[in-house]
Amino acid sequence: MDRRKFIRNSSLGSAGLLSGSSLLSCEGETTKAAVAAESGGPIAVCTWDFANATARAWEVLNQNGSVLDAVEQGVMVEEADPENQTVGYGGRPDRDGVVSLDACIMDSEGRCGSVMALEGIVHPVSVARKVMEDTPHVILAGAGAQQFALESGFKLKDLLTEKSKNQWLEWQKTSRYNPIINIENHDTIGMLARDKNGNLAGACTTSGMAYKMRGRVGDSPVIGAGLYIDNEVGGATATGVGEEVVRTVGSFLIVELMRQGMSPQKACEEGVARIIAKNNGKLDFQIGFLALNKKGETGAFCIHPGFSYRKYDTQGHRNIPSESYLKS
Ligand code: SD4
Repeated sequence: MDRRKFIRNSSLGSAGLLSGSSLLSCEGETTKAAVAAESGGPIAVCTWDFANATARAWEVLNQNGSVLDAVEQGVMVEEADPENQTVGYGGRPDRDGVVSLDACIMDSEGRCGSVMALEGIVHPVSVARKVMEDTPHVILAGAGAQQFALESGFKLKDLLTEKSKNQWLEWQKTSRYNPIINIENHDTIGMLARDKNGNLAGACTTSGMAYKMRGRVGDSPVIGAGLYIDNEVGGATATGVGEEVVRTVGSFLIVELMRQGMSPQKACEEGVARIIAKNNGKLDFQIGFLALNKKGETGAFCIHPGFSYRKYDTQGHRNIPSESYLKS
């Protein structure tokens, strides 16, 4: 399949191509999760609409690259893109004007690596992979993560682009401390993939919440929160307000729900429901989950401020966060 055809075919609803939902759905809008799949064959799926990232993963899978290479190289596309202001180079800085990155990666053997609050390195996901492969540890943070990256041959780069710098300066003029998740552009990338043998891997990478406190780490590099892979069951990844995902250990929860027999779609909806319940139904944040099971079925669900789960329910679109659940 050539690249153009793949991109066309990766759009939603292509007959026979996808074996599951590929939507991150929000009330009043549907946002594509970029997907590359062939029935029964390899599949790569990521949060939001990063078709170039899944295209890269797809290329790797079809050139007999490993599923781990596929997710790493897939998300690297977004890390290198200065226009994506929530990942890698060009990411929005913290409130002190410093771009600090979080990323993790997990393979089909259950091995994992993570970097937190890493500065000055364009590809944190690759540093996370090195942590996994070249150290006895799972997580390196801050200055230590950067030192390890430099010792491993990564080069320092100023990640603050003029565009992100100017927006930060503008924010400083008016704002009290009020970090934001980029709701309009949905930029954090979590990717899940399965190779033709059914082996799974995942990666997640972000610059986190814009204008966050210095040192703040979200869910994205936290194994089990922003990403989880269990090769017997499936994988899940998250986007949105990391604090909410961390306190539900969201991606691990979704994989465990799939283990108990839920479809990826149902599991994502249930994961969101747990978060809504923990907030007593108050919905002033964005959360999205994406899941892939061992069979290659996908599911995704998100909410955002203004989302009305009651209206959504009565319209019969999806049977999620119900009042009865919230009361129980
Ligand atoms: C975080 N979950 O750091 C990330 C942010 C995100 O779209 O997903 N933004 O909390």
